Amino acid sequence: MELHNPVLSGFNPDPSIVRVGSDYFLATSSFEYLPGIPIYRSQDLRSWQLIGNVATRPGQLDVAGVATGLGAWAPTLRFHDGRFWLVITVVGQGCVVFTAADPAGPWSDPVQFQEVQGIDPDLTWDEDGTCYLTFSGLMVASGEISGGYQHMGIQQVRVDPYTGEVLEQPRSLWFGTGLMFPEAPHLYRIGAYWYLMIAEGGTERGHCVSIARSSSPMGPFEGCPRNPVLSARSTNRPIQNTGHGDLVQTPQGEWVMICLGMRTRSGTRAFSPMGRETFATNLAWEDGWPVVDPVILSDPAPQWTERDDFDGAALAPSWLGIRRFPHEVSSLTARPGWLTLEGEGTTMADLRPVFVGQRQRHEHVLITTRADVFEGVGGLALRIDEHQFVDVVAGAGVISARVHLHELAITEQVPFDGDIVTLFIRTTEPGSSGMASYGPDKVIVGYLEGEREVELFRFDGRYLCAETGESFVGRAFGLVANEGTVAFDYLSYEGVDGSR
Ligand code: 6LW
Repeated sequence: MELHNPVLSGFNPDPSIVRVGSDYFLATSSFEYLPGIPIYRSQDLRSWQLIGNVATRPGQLDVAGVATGLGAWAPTLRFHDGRFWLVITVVGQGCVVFTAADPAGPWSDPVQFQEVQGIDPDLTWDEDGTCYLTFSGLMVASGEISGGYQHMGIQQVRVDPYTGEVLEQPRSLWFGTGLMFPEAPHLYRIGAYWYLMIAEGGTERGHCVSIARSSSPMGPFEGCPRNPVLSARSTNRPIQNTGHGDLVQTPQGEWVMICLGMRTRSGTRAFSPMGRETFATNLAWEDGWPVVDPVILSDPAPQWTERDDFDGAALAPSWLGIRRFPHEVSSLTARPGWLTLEGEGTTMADLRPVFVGQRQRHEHVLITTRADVFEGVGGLALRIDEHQFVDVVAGAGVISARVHLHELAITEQVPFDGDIVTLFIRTTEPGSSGMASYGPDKVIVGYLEGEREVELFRFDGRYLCAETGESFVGRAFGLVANEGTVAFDYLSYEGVDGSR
């Protein structure tokens, strides 16, 4: 089948896919961002549309105080009994399931599987309607990932998915081939066998997909002699970290695996500004086992441009807040045609900044906004998290650009006595030569004087990447208000991917 990679650009890790009729639906992790757990739709596996999010209201995802990188981890999306089911671990909240008649929403409130201790849950039903919850037995002590974890392999319990009742004690199904972190289990009935597909090796460069089969959904499972069936480890493929797969069959009977991967940049393929994205690859079956093609990076798409003039009644579902919803920190009605943010004395270095943004989806971008800072201080930001970000804000008599890297912060300021300002953040090819200076990109921050870009500073983008951030997400850009009232006339996004 002709595929296009990345399938979903920008941080969209841990993808899960289901086909209903001629429509494919896909869900990914969202961590501390809200709205949470995006749902995408496609009819050809090549072009995808974000149709909504599972968590769109308070009480669905408890991420208000969650540490960076925790929160909504690894959904499984399925269709059964005329409804969509999404089961997920919210670190610190537990293993929960949502249901919906329409995948665009609204989704239900969460039903919790109280006794399930683990991550990456999967739901499967057998012919007589028994529901199996299969998960990675990663015992996360009190919702914190502080090294305090123990691994019990891939485990399973039968459950009532309508009530969250767990009907038995967990049984161990498989530990994989012995690599670290057996996780991301998905259980499928295909032909005469039940297949248990997992990720192992850790979500970094050693990531793999392995598979086993049994005549019963409860095992015992026999591993594929060709495991791992997918991995980019120790290769120079431009897509690394491939793993965390899910399978889908097309209406024509072809099989496709979607998985996470990273578009690594630099001389040693060391840096991924967008973090873990969603990719796809074809597979065929031989002797009852899958033979999976390597994940291939497609030729870059033409330049993408979009602009939000904030003229609508609500923000598009692609807009994100950090640990709270965009509508909690912004208004489209306070000043029609402008998006108004009310600062709270916080900045991007805080856990809950007044920030409304989106995933960076291309390797090279130009992000521009026009802001009225007469009554406040605010502007643009590009972040991995509250420890690693850049921002350029105006107000209170200055334009101030800052790169913040943990304990290190560099600020450039120029006087500014206006009210209306146009700010930009641009990322470009790293340029220069030689491996040492060949990072993923250069990040340039500044403001416009008329059409002229006035650069306040530029720095090596390797410091804003998933690897240097030890981050489960990739870059997000957006609008921020630190103090007072800041109104934004538009946000413009131009993006293009680099050549390989
Ligand atoms: C996800 C798990 C993982 O639940 O990271 O490293 C978690 N592996 O599969 C968050 O992406």
